[in-house]
Amino acid sequence: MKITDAKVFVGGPGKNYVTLKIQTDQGVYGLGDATLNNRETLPAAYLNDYLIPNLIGLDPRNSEDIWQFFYRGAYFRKGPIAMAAFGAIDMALWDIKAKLASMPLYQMFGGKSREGALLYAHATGADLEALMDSISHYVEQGYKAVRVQCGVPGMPTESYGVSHAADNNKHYITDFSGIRPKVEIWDTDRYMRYMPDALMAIRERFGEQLKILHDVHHRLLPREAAEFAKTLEPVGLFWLEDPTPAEDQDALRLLRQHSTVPVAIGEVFNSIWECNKLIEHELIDFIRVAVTYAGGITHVKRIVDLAGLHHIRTGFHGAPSHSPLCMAAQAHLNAWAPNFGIQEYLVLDTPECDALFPSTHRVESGMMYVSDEPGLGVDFDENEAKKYSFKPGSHPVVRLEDGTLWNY
Ligand code: KDG
Ligand code: MG
Repeated sequence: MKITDAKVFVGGPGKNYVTLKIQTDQGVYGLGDATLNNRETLPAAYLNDYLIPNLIGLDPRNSEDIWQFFYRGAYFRKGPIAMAAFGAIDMALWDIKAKLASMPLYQMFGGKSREGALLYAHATGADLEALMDSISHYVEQGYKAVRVQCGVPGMPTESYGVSHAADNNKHYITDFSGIRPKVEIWDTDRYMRYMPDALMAIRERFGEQLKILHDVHHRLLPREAAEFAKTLEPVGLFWLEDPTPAEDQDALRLLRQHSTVPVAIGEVFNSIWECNKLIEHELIDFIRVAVTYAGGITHVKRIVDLAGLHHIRTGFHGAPSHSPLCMAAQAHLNAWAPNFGIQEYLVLDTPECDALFPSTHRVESGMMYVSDEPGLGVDFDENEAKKYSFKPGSHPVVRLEDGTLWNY
């Protein structure tokens, strides 16, 4: 069996999805996602210029050897661009493998460990009352877990995760007015003074059962994160996400010494080498890698297995930038993983997105039910794809009030 062709498509409704389609000489094709948010043309170029020419003629069933060939063969290892490109190939090869076996992908991992996977939605508001309305919106839809982000009084500009839009599903991360980033101003003191009471007010309003998550988005120093986590203990958070920038794998030791708040980290990691110490020293509770950015199913499954040895559960990244293909790959891992925790989920299923990526996965009352179709359970309509092309866009950058560049 041979790979005969592979094509990359960039674009999508309000997004720049990078979609790979691999064709074989037996008519079976596979699909993968290489969407690296706001840098989408780069994995596409890596695929087109280096990887696809080497892929043609290989046996698609040897997904492990193909992964090793590209990873080791590049000599310069890791990095989000390369890992997203390898991730798309790997996802597509697992799609082909499962289609050849006439099985849904989760069967290739060891079958289902659960019927539905718990999801969390993003609630957001310019102020606390708007956030409360947004939380109610998701609770009414049956969500049992909600990430909560709101504006902080006196903060000079909007902050991460805060939408002023009435539409709960507005994707507020990428600004498509151009590639020059807007600037947000951040004030740690205001945030640390305001947020604990705000989170406690949410707990009081919604009661004990709601799973409340909060994302600090890498903004605090290790000592500040330790203090913040300690203050939040009475809230009973499901998780505190990215309290510090996690390149420093020792930073969370201080937080651990001062607090038992569950910590989730990893959406910016692209390999096991960025989280192996965090996992082995049990400094986190949830690992947040995404199948797309972290080298595909082959590599992410290794991370999940290592995490499982250390009581760490999954909480895969599911930001709006991930295409339904990445979400599908994660749905299959979520169905299987003995150490599944939760899945981030943003409502993507607009009619346009459904037309581009027809899917047989199902979301109901805050749970995701994996598809039983052979393969990933998501298709890609090339005719629909003709409607879209690359749109330049950017994340904001963050500065302190004196101009110092900070962590977005
Ligand atoms: O591209 C950046 C986003 O994926 C990120 O800001 C989203 O923090 C995020 C989250 O938790 O989904
Ligand atoms: Mg996050």
